[in-house]
Amino acid sequence: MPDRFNRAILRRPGPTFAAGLTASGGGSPDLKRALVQHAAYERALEGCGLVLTVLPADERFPDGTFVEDTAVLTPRAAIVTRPGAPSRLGEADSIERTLDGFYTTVLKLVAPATVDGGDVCQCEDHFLIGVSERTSVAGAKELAGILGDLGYRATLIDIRTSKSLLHLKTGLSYLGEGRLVVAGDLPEGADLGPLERVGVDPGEGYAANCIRVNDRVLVAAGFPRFAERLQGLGYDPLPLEMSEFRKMDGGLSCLSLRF
Ligand code: CIR
Repeated sequence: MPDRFNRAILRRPGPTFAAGLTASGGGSPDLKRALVQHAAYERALEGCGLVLTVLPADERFPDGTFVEDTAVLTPRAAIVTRPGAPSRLGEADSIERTLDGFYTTVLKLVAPATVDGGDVCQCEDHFLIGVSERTSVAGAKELAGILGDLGYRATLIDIRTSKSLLHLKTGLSYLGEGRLVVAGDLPEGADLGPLERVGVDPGEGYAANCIRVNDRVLVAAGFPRFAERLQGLGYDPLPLEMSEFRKMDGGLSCLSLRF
């Protein structure tokens, strides 16, 4: 059983949302629709029992709604990252101040190492850390060292050869119960340890970024085969519309920091 969550930090998309980084080719997002989808996401987390801290949008940071990239949260400490895209580095400041209000131990990555939280997948006491265009080798190693000091294990997974994955968790999620959702575009031979793999059908790759939140699994709407597979395994999927965040290369996990 994964850690139970009590709280989450989020930030609503702001007026500059459409100016964020994207390679999706999905067109420009509609802010109004994004806000409706974000509101549904907030309600879903509340429905899972979480108390939310919703930060105000900051128009200096178009990608600021993807708060997951700015920190790695564990029950033993919070680690503030240094996001790998220069336009996103400053997002971590307000997250650090927010985390100071909740954690006694808030650690920080040291320059020039970079890590995006989207590259970090916690599987109980074992962390998978993606080395990507955003998370440098130095960043992944520094984070692994910090996690090691906290008593966790960490394994680095190089995803730089996979063109379709922005982050490790674009193609991978930990469901709990020793099960890992894995999309086909993860590099072959990636050392994922002894976890049971739950596959995602070709054409449903976006669904691989799902999040287990207490008794539910939040999944992107529109991927029926994946939702059925989860049900078959005894999970209770909660589908959410994600179209506007997908246009900006974002998924369900990116929109919150859960702890
Ligand atoms: C970016 O490229 O940084 C944002 N447009 C999307 C970040 C998505 N974050 C995530 O997958 N953890």
